Amino acid sequence: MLILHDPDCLLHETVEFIGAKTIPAYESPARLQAILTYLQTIPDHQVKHFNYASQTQSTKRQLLDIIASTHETGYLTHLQTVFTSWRTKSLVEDTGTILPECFPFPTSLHPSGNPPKPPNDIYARTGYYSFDMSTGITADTWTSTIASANLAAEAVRMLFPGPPNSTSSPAANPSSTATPSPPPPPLSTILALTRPPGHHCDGHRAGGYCYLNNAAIAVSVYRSLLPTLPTTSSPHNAHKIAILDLDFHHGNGTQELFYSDPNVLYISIHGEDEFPYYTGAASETGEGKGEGMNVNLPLKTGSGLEEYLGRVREGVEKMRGFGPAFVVVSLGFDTFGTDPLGGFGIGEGDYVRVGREARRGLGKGVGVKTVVLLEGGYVVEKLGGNLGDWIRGWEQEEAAQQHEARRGEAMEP
Ligand code: OKP
Ligand code: ZN
Repeated sequence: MLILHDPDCLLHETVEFIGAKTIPAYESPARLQAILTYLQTIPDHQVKHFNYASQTQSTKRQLLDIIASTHETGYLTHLQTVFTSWRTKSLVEDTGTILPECFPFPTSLHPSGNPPKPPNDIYARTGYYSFDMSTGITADTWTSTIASANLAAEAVRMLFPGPPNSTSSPAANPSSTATPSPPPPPLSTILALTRPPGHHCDGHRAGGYCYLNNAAIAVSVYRSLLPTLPTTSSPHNAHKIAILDLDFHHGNGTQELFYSDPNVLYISIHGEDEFPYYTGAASETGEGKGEGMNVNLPLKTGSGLEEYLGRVREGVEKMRGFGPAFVVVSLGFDTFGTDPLGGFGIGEGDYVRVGREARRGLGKGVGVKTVVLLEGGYVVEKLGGNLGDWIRGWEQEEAAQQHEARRGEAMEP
């Protein structure tokens, strides 16, 4: 599987509260480092490096424009400027973390809890743009966050390179007058090592270690590419998108961003009554034209592997019925049995089955393309192995399905 990485994703390093203590956050650079180290030990990997920071201004701008379609302008400005503002006023040290002070709260006048405008107070603004206290902002937070989002965007661009003669396509062959060489086999799955993660961010608030919603950004990039897709390979269902969220926690941000979208099916399997506590009930099914397009499958913490796999099967069957042309998997490994922030009865070696089950749901649709985005997973020593197992399971099943599909075609009269 092609895997995308940006070294800047290793920079962001923050603190959080556990009970009454301040500790280095569980969501740490060591997580990504462990994955990279593990990937060097297995034969079948290809890690492609990107660096958002060294792109041209106009390339950088393109991504910011895409992000602005799902994220509030004031929020984006806050993320980019708050550390420098505090630093200039000596309110935080170089290595310090900015945490929220006061959150918006419901009143009779504003029952939603959202006051009409962002507060002017420099302390208050962080609370306005957050929903928890685990999502601090440091000098490097924006650098890592935008690098992470860029990986999600690049993954989509690489999956959908556009027609071979397109000049905007990075895969285009410049010497097209020469003997045409056979096009490279199209990629069907790409994994982006997105850190920080994204599924808790709803477009105007940071929370649960998330600052930008990478899944939503992937969807926006896909939609921006739709007109460029070759019509021959463009299926009738090109506008249908599914997001399968396999992180232990409910992706409240992703749910929120697509809650009334009839073309995005969101499916989440997550711990019941767990963080972020106020979302994730099975009764949350979408609204308006998006009614029925939000599927929450909560499961008791500590539930066994078979029960978990049953939920995955249920989720992906819904997805197959919908028939998406593009799938985003929000992949977390905090479903691992001993995870400090999660845990279903999943042990070492079990992720092969999880990956297989997830891919099986897509069925024989060889045209379906998937971007896999990293979300949580906090047992650092097992993160590489678990990810490697998941990839193996996914690829085994993908190969089996594609083989089946080709046999099916060959047998047609
Ligand atoms: C993010 B993801 C201690 C509690 C930690 C935040 C959990 C975030 C999970 N401060 N609460 O979905 O893996
Ligand atoms: Zn999680």
